[in-house]
Amino acid sequence: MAETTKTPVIILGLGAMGQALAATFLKAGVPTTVWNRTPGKDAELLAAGAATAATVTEAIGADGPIIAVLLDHASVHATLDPVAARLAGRQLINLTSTAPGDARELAAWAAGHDCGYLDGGIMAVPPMIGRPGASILYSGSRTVFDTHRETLELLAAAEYFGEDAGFASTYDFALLATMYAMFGGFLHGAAMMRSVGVPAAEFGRRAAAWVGAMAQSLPHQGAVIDTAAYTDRVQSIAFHKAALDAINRASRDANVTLDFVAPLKNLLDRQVADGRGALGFERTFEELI
Ligand code: FVH
Repeated sequence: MAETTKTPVIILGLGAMGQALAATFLKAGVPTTVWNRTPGKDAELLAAGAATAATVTEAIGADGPIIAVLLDHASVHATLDPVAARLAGRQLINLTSTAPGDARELAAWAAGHDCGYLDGGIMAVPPMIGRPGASILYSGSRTVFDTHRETLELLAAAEYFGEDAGFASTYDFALLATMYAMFGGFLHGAAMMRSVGVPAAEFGRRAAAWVGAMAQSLPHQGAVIDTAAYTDRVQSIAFHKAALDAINRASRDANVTLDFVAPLKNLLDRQVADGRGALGFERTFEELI
């Protein structure tokens, strides 16, 4: 039998994402040890060749980086605090979604136990893992990233953003905030369209094309924000305030609440009241910081 030269990995957490990561590693021939708090989630992985550990201590007794893919910051501590003394000289790659401050806290905690720490923000849902389009944003220990880059690339395109362990998480949640604004807007629009009998799926097809076209303007908007060139405007705050006022009226006519659109309308109203209506829409950024 040919001997494997692939670096082994340990995966702590077999939720939907942990299972997808482990399955992808196994498919690529990476020796994979798995552990989950609740037993019984490893059947398919065992069949695919995973080694299963009954305890965290047993899991981290295996070789390779320790990849945590747990629910949240608290669950990472709940899992690793009891074995902290065994982490000296090891490398922890935390793919659990944690806020930037929590990622920095974990990096300091790991350093206090002489353990390398790399934080990762997964920009993919489980079926995307190992496929084109998936990416994971990393920050924290460059040594950990450089050592395991080839292994991590098996999961998703791997991009490193420097030693600040909280950077990748900030990027992750900034992208998620953008995504949720889009999802929320879609729900609002779908509710409006129900009032005139259009199914949400049909609206979804049209909205996807519209949002895709509008998204093309984001890099330009970003450049305006970076240079604060708010007087060099394409469309003014006053123009967009009128649009939001009209959306409010249209929503009321459709018997849809204003819960989703109200925050943006408030931001625009406030700037017009402050005498900034002639500036470009992107100036709204300044109201957020
Ligand atoms: N799934 C997704 O689409 C997103 C994509 C972007 C990144 N997220 C983040 O990945 C982390 C894990 O997500 P997940 O989808 O695997 O989540 P679940 O299926 O809910 O599994 C959660 C696992 O965490 C274990 N767990 C929870 N609490 C504890 C604890 N106190 N101690 C130890 N383990 C804990 C749970 O174990 P069990 O309930 O089966 O015993 C699961 O293994 C997450 O941060 C996403 O935000 C995924």
